Amino acid sequence: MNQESAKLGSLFRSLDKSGTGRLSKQQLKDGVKKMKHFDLPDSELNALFDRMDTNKDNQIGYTEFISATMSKKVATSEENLRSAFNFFDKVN
Ligand SMILES: [Ca+2]
Repeated sequence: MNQESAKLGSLFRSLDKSGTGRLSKQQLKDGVKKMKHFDLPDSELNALFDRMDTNKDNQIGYTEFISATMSKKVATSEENLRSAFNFFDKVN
């Protein structure tokens, strides 16, 4: 595991308040909303969630989270979210 995915792993655990190893849409939204100076509308978050949820079980598993955030084919909003995650990681 490289340093970046280790950081993403700790971010994932901080978003996963219930410790289930999966993020619900609400947990993702709550996490993003805590990021100051970062504002993504609900419609963007819903679209992002759907793209991350590759097996369509309405939860983002750890591997889905990592592969979505590490993907080279990330859309603009995902790049933004990733920067926000980096920011969030620093303040935590
Ligand atoms: Ca899923």
